[in-house]
Amino acid sequence: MVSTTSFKTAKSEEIFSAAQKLMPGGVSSPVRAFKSVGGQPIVFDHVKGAYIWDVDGNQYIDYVGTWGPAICGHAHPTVIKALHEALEQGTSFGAPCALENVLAEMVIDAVPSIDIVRFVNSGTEACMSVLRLMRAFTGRDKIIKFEGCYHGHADMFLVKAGSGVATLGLPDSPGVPKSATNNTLTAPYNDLETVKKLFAENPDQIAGVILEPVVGNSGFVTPEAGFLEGLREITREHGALLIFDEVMTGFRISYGGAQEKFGVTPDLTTLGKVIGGGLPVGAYGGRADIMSMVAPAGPMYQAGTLSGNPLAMTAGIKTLELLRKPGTYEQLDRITKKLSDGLLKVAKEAGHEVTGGSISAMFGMFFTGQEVHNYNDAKSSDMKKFARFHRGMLERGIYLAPSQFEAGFTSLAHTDEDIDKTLAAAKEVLSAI
Ligand code: KE4
Repeated sequence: MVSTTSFKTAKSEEIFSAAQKLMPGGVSSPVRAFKSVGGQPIVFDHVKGAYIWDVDGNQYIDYVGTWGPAICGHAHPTVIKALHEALEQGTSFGAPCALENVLAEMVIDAVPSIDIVRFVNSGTEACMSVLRLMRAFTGRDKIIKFEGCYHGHADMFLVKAGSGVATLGLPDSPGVPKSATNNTLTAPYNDLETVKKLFAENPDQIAGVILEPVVGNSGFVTPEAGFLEGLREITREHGALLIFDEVMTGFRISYGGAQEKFGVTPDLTTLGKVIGGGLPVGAYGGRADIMSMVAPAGPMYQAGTLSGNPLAMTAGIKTLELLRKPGTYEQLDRITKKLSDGLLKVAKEAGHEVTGGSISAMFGMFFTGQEVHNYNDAKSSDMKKFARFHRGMLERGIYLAPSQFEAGFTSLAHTDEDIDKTLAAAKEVLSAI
């Protein structure tokens, strides 16, 4: 038995209740509030490698990794050392810096679709900028996104979005004017027929299609065979652009992202999370002829005070240097598959209907007997049971994403022993819920 008696949360509760008087819902980002899994969020004290310590001294094995950036493990010594050195040079220049060239070259070398890249400060910024760019390049206004995909919180994407929007069960956000979303068309994920229909109904009006090539924001949903290839064909046929939002999958599914893994090259790609190594970095990039439209090379305006700052560039460079070492993705694939296969096995042995899987350092599990190919399938899974599972694992020192509509993440720091401990805890919890 994994003991739960030592699980104390008094200090977390004290700090979180004060936070609720200072910040909306007591958090800086909604999905952290544990709304859909119940109970109060734990307040972190510090993190290292695969582990979290909270303010009450509880230790956890971490499968969120600050939502993706900690793929080499939290506070990796190589990254921290480089940041200490970089700090001495200053935290932000607001001017060109050689480190931007270094990270840009690494991204361009790694990601098949990217000839030219622009750094920004978040995935949201990357996605809203790439949307403006695809409209500027094609002269068309409409876009297609997929139900359950999340591309940050810019107005035009808050239509049937995943992640925190789905977690909070928000139909769509107030404050978003119809004018911002009436050019946003949606289709179910993995549904090429609907995409074809939308193009037929909106001839020469669709600037492009944007999607998560592996969906992390509806839980874990993979593209069916032919889906990505089909989108590539349909967009080409209609003179529209194909955009892969790889903010989550970039440098996680493989060093070249999902586009390298699946062998489908979009016209533009967005990145974030991992390329900042834990500091705020986003990026968008793609074909040189399209990127040449971005100011000041071209007329499409986009800017940012802290974009490309030397600290964030340093953390990104060091993280990608660690990831490009031979054997990285084989290690991530092995450890994550062991976890994912193990979770499904113990769940089935405890009599639960479950489905799920993993690709490289990304995994997910739904409490349902049916396959999950899109957001509707994900929504039909047993959320209440997921909430009980989440709580039981938390009390046994396993920190899972606090929402069924989030994927789980592993890192190079997770060991076989961590996985064995996680599966032992899961066995207990799953036999009790
Ligand atoms: P940020 O603005 O949060 O850096 O990135 C937005 C974004 C864009 N595209 C994809 C595929 C994403 O997954 C994200 C952000 N992911 C969420 C978690 N699923 C961030 C966590 C949060 O919202 O607090």
